[in-house]
Order: sequence, then structure tokens, then C-alpha cells
Amino acid sequence: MMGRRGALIILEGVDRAGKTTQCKKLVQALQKNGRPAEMMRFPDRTTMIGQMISSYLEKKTNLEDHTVHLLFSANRWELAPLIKKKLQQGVTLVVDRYAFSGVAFTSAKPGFCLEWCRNPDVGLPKPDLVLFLQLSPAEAAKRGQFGVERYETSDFQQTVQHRFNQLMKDPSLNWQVMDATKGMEDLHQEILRQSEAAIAEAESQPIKELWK
Ligand code: NYM
Repeated sequence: MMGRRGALIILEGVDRAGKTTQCKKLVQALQKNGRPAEMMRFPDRTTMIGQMISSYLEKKTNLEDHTVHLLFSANRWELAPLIKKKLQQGVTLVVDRYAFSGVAFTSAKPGFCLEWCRNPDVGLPKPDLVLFLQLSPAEAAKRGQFGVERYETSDFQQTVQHRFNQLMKDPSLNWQVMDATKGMEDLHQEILRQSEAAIAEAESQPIKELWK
């Protein structure tokens, strides 16, 4: 008989919502509870495609908008076999951004609709839980200056937030909105609680396909 599979847990949110910190804390807490868990992040800048994306984000190179969107998606597809393998081995994956950032960021650019942006990611491993770390633009501003990478301006981030709001209306996904203004520890406990529930639910289910 097949063993129990791991869960695919995604953390999403606008920049500076605390996703990376929370991903790390979640992996540590799950491991402490005796659950095999690993962290991944997108873009994964270590692959050849990831290096092209990284250079674009650092403004060292320019890429046409559709092209870079497809590269972000290709970066997920190149890791999809590994994601499936890990889940089947019983490892829970905690992922810092996924296709939702892909859609929210590109569709915040002029001339892009959600549907076009979603298409390249249709069929990727479907997350069992998408935690959205909610932070108002005013709260985000209190956390200091934006960085120097592409997209790191408050106007653009506000449009990205609107796109995320549209994506969260999709009832085919298990979206959970978390208040990221809470203290780091309280937020962590809430994220851990949601994750444990999703892991228990996913155990007996096959891995499904995103947006299919
Ligand atoms: N980003 C991230 C996209 O535009 N499309 C995507 O598919 C993904 C996964 O890259 N501003 C954007 C969001 C971020 C930037 O993310 C890099 P990070 O987490 O700062 O490395």
C-alpha cells in the first residue's frame, strides 16, 4: 500500500508580509512535531531559468513581459517532478510563492488579464493550502523602504494586492487569509494550526492538478 503523502502548502502575499520568515518557522515547527517537511521558494534562482529571472528582477537585463511570465512558469514546471516525488515520499513542502504570485504580478502590468496569466500554470501540482499573508499598503510602508528590485514600488504592490483579491475568490482552492499585522509568534501559531489540518486532510488524497 502507498504511504501517506505530504501536503503542498503555499505562502503568498505582497512583498514584506513576512512570508519567508513564516515559511522557515513553519518547517522547523513541523519537523519538531515529527513531520518530514522541507522549504522551497519561487522563483528558484538556482536553475538556468531561475538565473535569467534573477537577472531580470535585479534590473541587469530586460525581458519582454510575456516572455518573463512564461519563464516564471517554466521555473515552476521544471521543479514539478521533484515536488510530486517529495509529496509522494511523504514530505510536506512549504513553498514561498507559487503560481498565484505569477498571475498577480504579471496581471498587474498593463494589457494582461488573469485568464492569460493563469494558463501556463494550469496542471501544476495543486496546493492543499494557500495561506495569504494580508498586509495593508499602509502597514507595509511602516516596515521600511522597499528594496531595489523590479516591482518594489507601493503603486505596483497595490495593484498586485487587487489581483490577489480576485484570485482568492476561486472556491476550488483552499485559501486562508492570515492577518500579517499580528505578532510574528501569534501568526506562526495560526499558520501551524492551519497547516496541521491541511496535512491531515491531504494524507489520504491523491495529488490534484491546479486550475483543472
Ligand atoms: N514574482 C514571483 C513574479 O513576478 N512572478 C512569479 O511567478 C513569482 C514566483 O518576483 N517581487 C515576483 C514577486 C517578487 C519577485 O520574489 C521575487 P522574492 O520572493 O523576493 O524572491
